[in-house]
Amino acid sequence: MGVVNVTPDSFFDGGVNADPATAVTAARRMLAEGAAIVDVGGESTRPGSEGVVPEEELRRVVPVLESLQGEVPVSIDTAKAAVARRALQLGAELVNDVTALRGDPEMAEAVGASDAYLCLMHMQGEPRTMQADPRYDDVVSEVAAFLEERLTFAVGAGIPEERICLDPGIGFGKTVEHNFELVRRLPELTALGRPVVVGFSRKSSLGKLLGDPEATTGTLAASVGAAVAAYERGATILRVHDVRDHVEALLAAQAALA
Ligand code: HH2
Repeated sequence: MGVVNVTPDSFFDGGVNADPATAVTAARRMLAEGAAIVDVGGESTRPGSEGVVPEEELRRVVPVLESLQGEVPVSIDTAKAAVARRALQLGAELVNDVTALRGDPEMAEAVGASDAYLCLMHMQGEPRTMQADPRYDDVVSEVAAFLEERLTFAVGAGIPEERICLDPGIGFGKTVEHNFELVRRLPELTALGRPVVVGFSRKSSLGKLLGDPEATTGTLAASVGAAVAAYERGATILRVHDVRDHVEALLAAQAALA
């Protein structure tokens, strides 16, 4: 899954793809490089972010979705039902909701009324404050219990289970150690019976691991290392900013591990 943030302030590609034409070019390039789907987002959820109103999110993503329609398989990264509905009209195949249907009471209905796939992600707290002091007794069992509960909720709301994937939410209310423990013990999440998405790409835990306590991003090499490890532990979808490098690394890992 390639990432295209049509935002001024995303933690890694903020501003780079804020212009719709640039975002469309980036999405096409990611498809050519081997992405199966491109995740288009119009709101940053980086630590400390405040969020944007639906009108602004729509203004950012709609021109991009219109251009990609019928050409590039698209996922819409949104927690807002109005944005999801419009994206689904414009051909989006997956709704990637970082709030796991907790952000907008109409989101479950919006997804259920379509035949779209849904990604349910774990987050402790909210983006504005989530990195203040994240705490768990056992991060993996708590994330697994949360995802199982959200899966049950989504199915109860009419979204077929076979259309749902789960995501531990790397960096969303988690310390460096929590993030790596989630990948190390990923089989406890795949045991829930649904495909697991991992988005470690460029996240600050990678920069912190390499010795910079103030890092806000991570290197490409560290991102690829984390993605290959997640793949080896059972991740099905890797959400990444650098598609070509990840596709090459994952093809080699697949050949070696198959
Ligand atoms: N991470 C981000 C955004 N959406 N969705 C899923 N399912 N999993 C993730 O790990 C995930 C996500 C944050 O990364 P990015 O979109 O690059 O940054 P920003 O939120 O600053 O736009």
